[in-house]
Amino acid sequence: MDPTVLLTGFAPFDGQQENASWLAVRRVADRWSGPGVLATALLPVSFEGVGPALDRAIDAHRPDLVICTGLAEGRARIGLERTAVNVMDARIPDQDGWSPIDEPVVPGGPVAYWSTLPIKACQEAVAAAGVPAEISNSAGTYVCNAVFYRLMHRVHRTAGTRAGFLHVPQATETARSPGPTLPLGTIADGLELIAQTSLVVAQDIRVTGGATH
Ligand code: PCA
Repeated sequence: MDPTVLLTGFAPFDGQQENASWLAVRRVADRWSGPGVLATALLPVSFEGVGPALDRAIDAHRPDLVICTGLAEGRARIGLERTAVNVMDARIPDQDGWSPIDEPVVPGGPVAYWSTLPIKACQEAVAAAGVPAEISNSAGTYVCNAVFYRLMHRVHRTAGTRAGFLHVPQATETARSPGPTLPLGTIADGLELIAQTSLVVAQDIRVTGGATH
């Protein structure tokens, strides 16, 4: 049977008009030619609301592969996030005005989960296409990390379901602040290649993606 891919992006936050993650997800959906079927979902920047919204999307589409994406202002490359941690520590309030400090995403849950995407193979595939990408060892402690953690907490016992999280830079077309950007088409190229690579590469490759700090 054809695989189903669920790709999510976030709503604007922190006073932004747009969120490059959702704009890029929509571009990928407009041009998706397989393999399989692509479904998308727009998630709220809400610690409380994001889990139920993700659950609804997973229940509706029963995906084999889930890739959630969010914006990381200040980053120059697409970040293949390695790990989701069980903490919420907000620098700015979420869309509901809530700023949790040092609270668990899932009370009693494990400290962290690994991404189950083949992140090194994805990095190589994306770099080979000329799209800047890197392994990231922290998705932060805001809503992106929270949805990544909830995603992994939900699917880690579902054999055959792969899942992970990507941070994207600001889009050149919509950037509101100086700093690194990538054109939306380039971000979409990266997301598409990462989804396709995650569908076909069963075992990740062994190349360094480490950092000394
Ligand atoms: N980025 C934020 C939340 C929503 C988004 O796009 C984050 O990195 O946590």
